[in-house]
Amino acid sequence: MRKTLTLGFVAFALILVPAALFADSHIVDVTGDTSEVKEIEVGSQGLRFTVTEIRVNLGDTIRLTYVNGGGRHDWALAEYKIWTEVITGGQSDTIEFVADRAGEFEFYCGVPGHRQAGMVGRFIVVDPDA
Ligand SMILES: [Cu+2]
Repeated sequence: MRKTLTLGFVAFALILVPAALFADSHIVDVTGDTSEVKEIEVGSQGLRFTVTEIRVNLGDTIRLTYVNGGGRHDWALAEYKIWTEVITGGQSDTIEFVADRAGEFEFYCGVPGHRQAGMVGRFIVVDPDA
């Protein structure tokens, strides 16, 4: 009986843990947004960003705010040579830039070790005329 319960618990954990991880996956798509400046907010919990994919159009002006949910982090996009300040829990920092390169890039936290630990997401710049 005890063995059955243990196996049941393991099976339960194997199903629930990945579900919980995927529940944090979140896409922000502003390709249909007609505002002059596209406002995007990205949070974080531990070593994960709350937004894992951002989709914008080529030429969009982006105002991105990173809201730190705890720890010491930044939000960086190397291909665009942009990053927020390194901030601590409860703080936020906003950067504004023009998405002038089409393609798929990885954004990440630039604090040593965090990118490798999975504090990353995809920044996708779609060329509507392509
Ligand atoms: Cu970090």
